[in-house]
Amino acid sequence: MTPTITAFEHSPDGGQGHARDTRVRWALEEVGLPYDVRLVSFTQMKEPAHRALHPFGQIPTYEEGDLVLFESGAIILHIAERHAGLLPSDPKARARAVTWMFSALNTVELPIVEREQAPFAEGGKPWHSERLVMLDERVRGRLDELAARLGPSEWLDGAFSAGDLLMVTVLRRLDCMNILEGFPTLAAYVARGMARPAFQRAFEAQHKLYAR
Ligand code: GTB
Repeated sequence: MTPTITAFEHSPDGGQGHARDTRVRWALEEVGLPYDVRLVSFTQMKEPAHRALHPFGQIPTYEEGDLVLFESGAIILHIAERHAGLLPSDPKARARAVTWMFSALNTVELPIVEREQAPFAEGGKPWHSERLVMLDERVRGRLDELAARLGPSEWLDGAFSAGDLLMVTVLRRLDCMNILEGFPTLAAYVARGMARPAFQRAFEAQHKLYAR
């Protein structure tokens, strides 16, 4: 059964692949599962029909028959558990890969998103520039720790997994903040992820919709 995901009708980043449908597209490409995409406008996202799929009125959603999922991490875990290519079969290695998925979303993405949103959310406040320094430092601290764990390895724990997929998409959100430049091993890790043919296909699929 071909799943259907939702994505922005108009992506604010003009096709740079930072919206969270790209990570779901990438997972689907990694496991070789064809999928359909339904584009939704910002107005449609907040209407009851879409909220029935996503209580918070966001993208991405995932429909597979009568199964409806939201939350990019849960969608990717669902895909990875049912198709080879994103989680190791050894139970302990699998549990560690799932741990990296949670870590990408809960421990690394949170400070990155907070830093990313700060200029939009509080740019006019008198304390903004001081807070920005603190938020930058918080992100750098996390990146220091992540780089220390990755070391010279290609991926976070053995073979490429859904944990790497999520971590790479999370780190890509630093693109417009010039922070990753100070972390050459993490920049190389992101480049390795983006060089994967499945990422390229996913990126192209969304890019051709939004490129200005
Ligand atoms: N925790 C949820 C998940 O992981 O799926 C978060 C989903 C989410 O934040 N969705 C965003 C959304 O629908 C799109 S991805 N926003 C509309 C709204 O809330 O009304 C976040 C995003 C959007 C745009 C860019 N960009 O243009 O660079 C990057 C990231």
